[in-house]
Amino acid sequence: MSRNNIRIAVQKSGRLSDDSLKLFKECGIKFESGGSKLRSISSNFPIEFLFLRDDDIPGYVEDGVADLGVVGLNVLMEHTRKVAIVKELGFSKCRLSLAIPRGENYTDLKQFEGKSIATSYPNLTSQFLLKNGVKAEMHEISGSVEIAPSIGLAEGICDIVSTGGTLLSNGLKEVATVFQSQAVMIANTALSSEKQAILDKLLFRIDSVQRGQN
Ligand code: PRT
Ligand code: ZN
Repeated sequence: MSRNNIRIAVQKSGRLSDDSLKLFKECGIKFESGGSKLRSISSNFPIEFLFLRDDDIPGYVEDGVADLGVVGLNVLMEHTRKVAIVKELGFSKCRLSLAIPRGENYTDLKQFEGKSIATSYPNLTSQFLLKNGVKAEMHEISGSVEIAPSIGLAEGICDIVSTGGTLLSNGLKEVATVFQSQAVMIANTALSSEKQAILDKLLFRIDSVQRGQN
């Protein structure tokens, strides 16, 4: 079914949502958000918002259920997705890092050879280690990764770090950065010319907002 607006998937609630909504509001786009509403159509721009879990956003954009999405580069890159990155948004900056118990010495990445690493990002982590000639065992867990070494689940972890406070309070130290991340806007790779024109207009407004911030 064709639509004469563009549909964008944004995180419903979490570390991406406030800045995502703020960006679109600064672009002069009026829409309702918050509460239990999972869809919202703008009253002054041809755009419809879907409010979703961030993990689902790349798949929705790849399938064309949404035309655009805002997601962390870390979530996007963990799985192979056929979508286009159309804009780096500059917020939700963080890094994916390897960490080990604070009391252990760290020399170099070779130290991870044959070790078990708890992570929600097994693909990014193992690819990074393999590129550095290291083969480690990935132990995939979906949350509270920082607890893993202290309960004997793994020898090290690879997790998202922002301030580093969570690592510190769990007796861990960051030893290597695997990946630098920020929020990005992604697009379906087969947008109609009408939708592409709306996206161009949106990107023009985002550029103006970003220029105003620099
Ligand atoms: O519910 P939903 O599935 O939509 O959200 P989520 O819980 O999976 O994700 P959310 O909202 O926590 O994060 C969304 C995105 O924000 C991530 O995919 C990253 O791109 C980005 N981001 C930025 C972060 C952080 N900063 C961050 N600090 N994601 C997670 N963290 C975690 C970190 O791992 C640690 O456990 O926050 C904790 C505090 O970090 P420190 O280093 O400041 O202590
Ligand atoms: Zn998530």
